[in-house]
Amino acid sequence: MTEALPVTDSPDLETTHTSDDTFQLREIQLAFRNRGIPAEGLRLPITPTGMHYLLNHFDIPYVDAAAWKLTIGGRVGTPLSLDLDDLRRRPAVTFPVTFECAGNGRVFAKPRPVNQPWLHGAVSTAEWTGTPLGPILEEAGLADSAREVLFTGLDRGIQFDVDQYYQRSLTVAEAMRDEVILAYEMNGAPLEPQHGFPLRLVVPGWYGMTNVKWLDRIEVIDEAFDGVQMQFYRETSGPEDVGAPVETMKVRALMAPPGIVDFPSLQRRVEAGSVTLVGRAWAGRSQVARVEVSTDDGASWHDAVLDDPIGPYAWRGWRYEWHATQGEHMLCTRATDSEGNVQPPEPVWSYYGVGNNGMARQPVIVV
Ligand SMILES: Nc1nc2c(c(=O)[nH]1)N[C@H]1C(S)=C(S)[C@@H](COP(=O)(O)O)O[C@H]1N2
Ligand SMILES: [Mo]
Repeated sequence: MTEALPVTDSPDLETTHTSDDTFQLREIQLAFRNRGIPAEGLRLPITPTGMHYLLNHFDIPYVDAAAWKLTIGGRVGTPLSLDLDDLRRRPAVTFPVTFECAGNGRVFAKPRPVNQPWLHGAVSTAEWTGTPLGPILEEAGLADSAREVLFTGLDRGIQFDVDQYYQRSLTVAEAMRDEVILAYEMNGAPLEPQHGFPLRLVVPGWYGMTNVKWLDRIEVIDEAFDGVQMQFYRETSGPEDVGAPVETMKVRALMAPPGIVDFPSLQRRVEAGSVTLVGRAWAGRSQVARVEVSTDDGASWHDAVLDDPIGPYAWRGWRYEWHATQGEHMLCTRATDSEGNVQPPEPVWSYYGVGNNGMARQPVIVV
């Protein structure tokens, strides 16, 4: 038994939203459990596993790999049961995939939900190794009534008052796409416990919640699944509103902060002269078409130069040469995708704080 930490602020669980920039103890507890990437990590094309952001709703389950099996059942001709060796014997692919939590940027849209208090750190890119899901579903044989594929994790907890195992579904068409894999390695090593050991789903282009960890079973179903994790990941105006689901990641750019930081005020100092601003941008299943930089809080914009892509489902590096002059500057970036969608200047509000791709701002003092 662990003792609950004393809750010094209001323990009223009904307080779901606040415009206060004072954070509650339970938000800080969540922030320690679910870390973000340090912004300087945006300098690296591939995020080291220990720097990769983390988001777990419930406790990390203990999994005995020797006893573990994945079952594939439901509306299939031949139910399957596969252990880790069976999965490793199948054709393997490795490629970089950018994950972003749908809640990234949550605290900037007010009133903010009292939930995982993401700033902009809920994004990272790892090299994932696994076996394509489509051929496994084909082997099992989808029934004519097959409509969705339901993925269930081994982690159990309570959300929306429902005692549940973490569950998300995909339509059959989405689940059968070539790039959807069952991953057993991250950055060339077996998955670490917090990232879903021994096996997780990886659905490139979609927001992070789709990548179900600690996979226990896959069921083909003949209806649309409407569990808690489907209801939460929607842009809605309130609990009664159905809204629209968040699915593929919206276009976004972030900057690795230039200069040096003052600890613990977090003010940044940059030396006057030529400064190379760098960062990364991504756009779900679309391409990043353009990244712009402003050094005057959006009054004027300049095109950044894009690096070569590192893969179709990974973020893209960008750089911009800034001639920094003395004084205070507000640095901003905004990206445009191949569909012509541009990041909005202001945060995008939704009740659960998901799908906010509003522009990030970084103040610096040039000395
Ligand atoms: N089983 C399970 N899978 C899960 C989650 C979870 O809580 N349980 N969190 C999801 C969410 S919201 C995100 S953003 C990603 C985060 O993956 P990472 O922690 O490996 O970066 O995992 C997803 N998969
Ligand atoms: Mo997430």
